[in-house]
Amino acid sequence: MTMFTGLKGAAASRSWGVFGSVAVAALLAFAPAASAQTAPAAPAEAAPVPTMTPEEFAQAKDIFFQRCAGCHGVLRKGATGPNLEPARTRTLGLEHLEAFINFGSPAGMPNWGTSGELSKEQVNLMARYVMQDPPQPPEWGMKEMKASWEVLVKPADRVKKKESTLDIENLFSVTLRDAGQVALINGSTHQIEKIIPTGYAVHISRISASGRYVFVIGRDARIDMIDLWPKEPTKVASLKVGLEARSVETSKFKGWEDKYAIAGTYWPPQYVIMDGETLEPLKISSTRGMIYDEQSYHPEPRVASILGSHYRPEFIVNVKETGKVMMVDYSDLKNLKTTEIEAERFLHDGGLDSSGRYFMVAANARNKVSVIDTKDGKLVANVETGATPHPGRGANFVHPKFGPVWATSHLGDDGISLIGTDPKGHPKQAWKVVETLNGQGGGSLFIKTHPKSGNLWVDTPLNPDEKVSQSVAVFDIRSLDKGFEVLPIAEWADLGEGAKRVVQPEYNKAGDEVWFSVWNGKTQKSAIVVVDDKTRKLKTVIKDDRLVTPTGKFNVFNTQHDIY
Ligand code: DHE
Repeated sequence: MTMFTGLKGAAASRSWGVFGSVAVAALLAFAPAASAQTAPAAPAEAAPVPTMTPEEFAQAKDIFFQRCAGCHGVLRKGATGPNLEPARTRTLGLEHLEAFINFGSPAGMPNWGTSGELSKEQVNLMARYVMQDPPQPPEWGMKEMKASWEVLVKPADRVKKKESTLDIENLFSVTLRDAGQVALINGSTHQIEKIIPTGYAVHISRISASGRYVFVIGRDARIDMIDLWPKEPTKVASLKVGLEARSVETSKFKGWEDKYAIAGTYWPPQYVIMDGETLEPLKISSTRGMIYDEQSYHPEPRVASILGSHYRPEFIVNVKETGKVMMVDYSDLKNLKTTEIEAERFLHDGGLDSSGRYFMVAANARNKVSVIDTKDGKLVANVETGATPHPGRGANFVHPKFGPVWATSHLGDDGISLIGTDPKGHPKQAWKVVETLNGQGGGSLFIKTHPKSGNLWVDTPLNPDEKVSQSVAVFDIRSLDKGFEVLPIAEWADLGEGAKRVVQPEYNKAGDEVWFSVWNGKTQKSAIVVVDDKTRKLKTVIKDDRLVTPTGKFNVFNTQHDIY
């Protein structure tokens, strides 16, 4: 396997800080079909523990947290990467570990040394570090959260009705990953309306049920809340919910719109329910506990995707390492009721089916998609897919033969799994892979369509072949057997040098345009390419020096209404 080790630079070092621009490597570390947990052959006897100075230890701790913890876990228990606790690493020995860190492995470990990401000294440092006992990062409870909490514009001082002249439903909140900002881009004029500073290595945006507020979360677990109603979009509150996070969501059930927000953290392993207007932290719940199948204790079960149910006053919280989906009933925070569903381990990203009732979530390192019935609060099925399904929120459409399906592409192979989602109308097909399409190659992260479109778009930003990572495949939903057309998105952007990965298709509100990020290095030029969905021709390229490392794009209307 050709290893790709990600964009260089910009990994800002902080004490118990967060990832820099190395997420690509982290993603790749669970890319292959082969089990990422496979351990290399090791010498039989435990090696002596090498010494480290306190300065070396501190430096290694930061590097580990930034580059390794995403896959191996902060406590090194192993998740999508293997266990790196001393009992194992001391048996592997220093030389073996150095070679592994330097050259990587076909099972997905990035080649940190030979790629130049880590120097020879740092490779040695990290090999010595993983032979020491893992240090425990600090906890982050109510005291720390409250100290970080800021209400910049109090609810009483906010506008009472929409004063903005923008078509806010067609705004896009665009992640400017390595700038720690979002760009609010006008969906009609394709102009940047405002750049707003956010958390470090900012990750995703979600929209409140009313469409008024945008919630943005950074990898440093900082949430910024943006009000779209004033004349100009304005940040109104901010809160740091932990040390490392990926997900944020808001209450969407009828009668509870905009009432609460929720965020999950990778560290500490917990989630917090906040006031939906101010971000005041109200209730923190730990996810530490037993792994669903072997029922052994896990000290670091991280919160992956979170979704606000449309069927009940519940948040659907997906816990990675324990393989549990927690249905958290927010109607009574004092007497919090949680339904704990046994799903599958290593839950990651997912989205709703077209009816809004079933939540489809990838258990990526288990090559499965778990289907959760959000109405009855039950696991419906664990569907076997290809290698490492990675749907984003997935894509819903009506298959010409098999009826309604939800689709996911794969990080680990070129397959695209179409899963039947209509148990009433198409019971034979329900919760089965009814067809596997073949795309351009592995390394896909996101797939997208729109109810008004006949196209299914599949990106491949992590494919090692530049031609594939810089283009996108598009299928005609009405004749899937015809295969796909390839559009050279990065070439259209005409940016000059760089990796220029084409990532995350996102529709505008009308469903007649689809936007792609051309994701380059921090000091290189990036862009957003807008394609006419009907003709599949280039409509415009949004180029601006302020567009630094654009990745995710979140159209207000589509995100608010779970349209994908
Ligand atoms: Fe993401 C969604 C975790 C790296 C872009 N990413 C998610 C979700 C999780 C997650 C749990 C689902 C959130 C939800 O729905 O509530 N992402 C992680 C990681 O742990 C990982 C693998 C490693 C890391 O170090 O963070 C990682 N993610 C990346 C990237 O490198 C990407 C490609 C670029 C970037 O901006 O960081 C990236 N992730 C995204 C995007 C979404 C996402 C664009 C939302 C997709 C959507 O359509 O909703």
